[in-house]
Amino acid sequence: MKIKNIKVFVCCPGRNFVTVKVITEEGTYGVGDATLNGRELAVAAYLEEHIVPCLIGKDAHQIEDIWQYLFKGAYWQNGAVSVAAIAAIDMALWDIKGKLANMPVYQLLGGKSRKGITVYGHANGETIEEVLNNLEIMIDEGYKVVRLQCTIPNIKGTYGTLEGKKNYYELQGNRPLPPEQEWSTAKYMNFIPELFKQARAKFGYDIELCHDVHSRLSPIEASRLGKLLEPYKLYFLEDPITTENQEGYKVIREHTNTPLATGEKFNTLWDAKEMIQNQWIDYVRTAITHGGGITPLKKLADFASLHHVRMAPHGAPDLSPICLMAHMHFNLWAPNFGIQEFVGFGTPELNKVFNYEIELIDGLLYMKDKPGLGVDFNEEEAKNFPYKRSYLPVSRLEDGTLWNW
Ligand code: KDG
Ligand code: MG
Repeated sequence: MKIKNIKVFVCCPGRNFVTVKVITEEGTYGVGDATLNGRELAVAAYLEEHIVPCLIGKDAHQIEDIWQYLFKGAYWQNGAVSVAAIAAIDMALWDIKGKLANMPVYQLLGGKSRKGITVYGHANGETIEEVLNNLEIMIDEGYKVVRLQCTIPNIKGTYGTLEGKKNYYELQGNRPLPPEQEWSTAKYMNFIPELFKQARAKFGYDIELCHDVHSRLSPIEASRLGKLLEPYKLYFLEDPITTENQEGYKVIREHTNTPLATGEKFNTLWDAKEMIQNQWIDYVRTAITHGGGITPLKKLADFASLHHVRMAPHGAPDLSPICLMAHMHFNLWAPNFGIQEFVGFGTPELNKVFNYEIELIDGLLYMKDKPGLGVDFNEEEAKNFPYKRSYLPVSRLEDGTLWNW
């Protein structure tokens, strides 16, 4: 089953996506997501210039060996650009294997461990009132877990809010240069507990709530926030700090029993090693696209399960539906699956380019059983949505110091 051709596509049906199609000599093909928000063309070039030439003629069945060849064999190994590229090839090869076996990919991983995928959606807003109105809508739609993000008063731009835009696609799809946002730890810390206090006062404790700090705090500030939020019993607090120093999570862990989640930027198993084996975190959030594919994520899940850490894959709108579908299979299998982030059913433009079928019933996401990953990429439609350069924002303190976004 030799690889005959690999095509790389960059398109922007609302926001940019990098997609690969691996085609075998017999004509079976598989698709993969290589999107790296704001650095899409770097990944496309890595694929076209450095990966594709090495894979033509290789056996598409040798998924593990191809993964090792692209990762270990490159000498430079990790790094977000190369790992996203490797991930897309890996996903496409699993898709091919599933199609050839005439089985959904979850069957090849070991079969179903559950009937559906618990998801958390996003309720955000410019004011607490608006967030709570959106939360009510999501509870009515059946969500059992919801992430709350609210604009922080008196600073310019807050992560996780739409800044007056209709949806994430409109927000992320057209930023030809990085916009600047402000950050104030004091204003944030003084405000955010009130959001959760009001949410609990209005909706009680049956709905699970979580929150993404987006790596803005120091370990001791994060510890304080975790303690302040303890009365509101969060499902998890995500990315309270950056993770270059894994032991930062030890500090937070020693101060608060608020559950902790991190990992959406990890691209190797070792990025999370100490925090998992020491049980400093509760959920690891690595996505199949940014973690190198299904092959290494399976290892990560097994390693995490030894330490009571559960999987909670990143599901932002900059991961394409191919990644979402790969997560569906992975999550159906992973015995230590916790929750999947889910930002909804996309836009009409997005769904012209990516064909997939999912359904949300009572807070659980389901898909139809199809061979492979069950998602297709429409090359012709993609041509109608050419790439547009677009950046993530950068963040500065009120005095102008550059901060983590
Ligand atoms: O590209 C960056 C986004 O994926 C990220 O900001 C989203 O933190 C995020 C989340 O939890 O969805
Ligand atoms: Mg996040």
